[in-house]
Amino acid sequence: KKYLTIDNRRVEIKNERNLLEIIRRTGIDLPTFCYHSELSIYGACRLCVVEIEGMGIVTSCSTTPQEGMVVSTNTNELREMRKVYLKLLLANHHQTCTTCSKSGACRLQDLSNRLGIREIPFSEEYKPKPVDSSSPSLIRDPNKCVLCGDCVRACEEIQSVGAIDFANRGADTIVSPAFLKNLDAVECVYCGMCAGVCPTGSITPKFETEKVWNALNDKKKTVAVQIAPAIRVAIGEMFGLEPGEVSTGRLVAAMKLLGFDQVYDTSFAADLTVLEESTEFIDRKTKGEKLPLFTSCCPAWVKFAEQFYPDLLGNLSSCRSPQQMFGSVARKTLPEQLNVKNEDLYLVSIMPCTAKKFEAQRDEFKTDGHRDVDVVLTTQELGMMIKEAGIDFSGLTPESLDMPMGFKTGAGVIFGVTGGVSEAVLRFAAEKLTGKKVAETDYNQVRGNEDIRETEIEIGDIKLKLAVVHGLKNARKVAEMIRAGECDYDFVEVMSCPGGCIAGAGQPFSKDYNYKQKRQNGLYVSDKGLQLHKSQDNPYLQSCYADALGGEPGSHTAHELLHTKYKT
Ligand code: HC0
Ligand code: SF4
Repeated sequence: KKYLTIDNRRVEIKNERNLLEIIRRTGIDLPTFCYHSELSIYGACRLCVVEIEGMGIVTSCSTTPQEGMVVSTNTNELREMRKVYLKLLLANHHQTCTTCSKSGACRLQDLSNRLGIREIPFSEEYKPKPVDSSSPSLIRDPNKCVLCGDCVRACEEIQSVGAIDFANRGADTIVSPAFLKNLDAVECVYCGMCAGVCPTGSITPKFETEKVWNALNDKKKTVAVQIAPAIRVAIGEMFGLEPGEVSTGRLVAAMKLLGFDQVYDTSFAADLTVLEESTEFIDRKTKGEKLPLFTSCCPAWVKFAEQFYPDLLGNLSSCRSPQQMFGSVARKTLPEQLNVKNEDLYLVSIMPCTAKKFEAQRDEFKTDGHRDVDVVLTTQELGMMIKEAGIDFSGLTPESLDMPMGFKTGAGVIFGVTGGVSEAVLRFAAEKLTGKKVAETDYNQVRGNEDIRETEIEIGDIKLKLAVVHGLKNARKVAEMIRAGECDYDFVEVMSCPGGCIAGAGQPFSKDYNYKQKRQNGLYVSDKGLQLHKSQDNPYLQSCYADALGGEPGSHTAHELLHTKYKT
């Protein structure tokens, strides 16, 4: 065992990559802007400076821990240095904290407070730069940028997109899309990974809550909402609950108080997706055509494939995502069920994802020029509506979702975690291919957090080779394998966000270093708590097929309503 000393305490060196991680493990939350355990080390913000005997002052994020080191984290010199760094950043920052959408979750604001900054002596005439609101999903405000480069590295290292980068030099340095274009004019896939890591309000999800308030206040409108699987295990965090605590019932209660008429579950449509996508998969596998089949429910992945791998679009499932399947089924069935005209039915989605905003406005998902899903709010936006209304979320008595589209099986719920779609498809395929009921529903092989999880599963006399991929950089690796003729997978699940939708950019910001794991567990717990676990057992789906979807999965009507085509 090896030890070092931090602020007079003897601490064991475990497997930490750097000194910063050990310091944080001992319970000292050293400030940083540019450090993320998932990204490469940049060492630019210099807030994590420490003093090491015999070495002097160093950035702890870029220092390897060594036996016998004697480290101080809070000498007066270090405290003063951090304040100077912060003040310099603040002097170049738009001072609009009270109206910033990141207020309360901004690290610059938080650290200014923590470090006791009470004035910004360098403040000079500040010339605001234009704000870029061209993207359907995100707002980019260069006036709030601290040049930590987190967004640049997330876009490149996690997604391999490279839509944004540093531009200019010296005091004129900014972060911008290539050639100072707007975000909608470059290859951005709207995944929001940049917004997820941005410590300030410089890249944030686009807020559209006013549209929903207006619909809720419009007496003519019937407002129906679908909630994505990942929302239930995260929204509570905005109201003091633990990450992963399942709060579906309280969510329904809060939304009814806000004035939503019907509250449904995207997981119902995820069950529907399982039936359609598995049918498509089994058909392709039987014919040996267009394999592997890629899932198509993640809109950032779909845009990525359209832009970078148009030659592989034939491999994407033609299924619409659950959000959009919900949209088309709701438009087809709800007017009669709720006795409302289609133009008076306002459909809202609550999604953990910024790219879902983009998906819902795609032409493919409009009927006669009107969007099936009128507006998509992120978890954060819904949480802010609940706060604005003054609702005591954690104290609410749980209420039930509306039927039939509020009914789902556990398979539709685990969609929100990486591996979940594959597991749901396996739960279907195991019975379909053998013609027998299968009692065991857990497929631990596809669970976990490795970048690319490969697994081979035998069902009857058929062998299936699956890969579960999260992070578009990893999707790119699989796509390149196919191009090189080196891929023998049958089925590939792709989610852009590492961890799956539970870690989407629209989710609340978490200070819990283990939040992903906790939210993932929450969805598995939710699955276990439901009566049914296989999409094919959802009784409402069977009646939905009989009444509105042409009788069975893969029917002509099902194709019209539930499938799509891709842009090359
Ligand atoms: Fe997901 Fe979905 S699981 S993409 O992560 O497939 O956003 O939660 O709603 O559509 O169901 C997001 C989450 C969804 C969709 C579902 C899928
Ligand atoms: Fe890059 Fe995604 Fe941000 Fe676009 S949304 S700039 S693709 S990280």
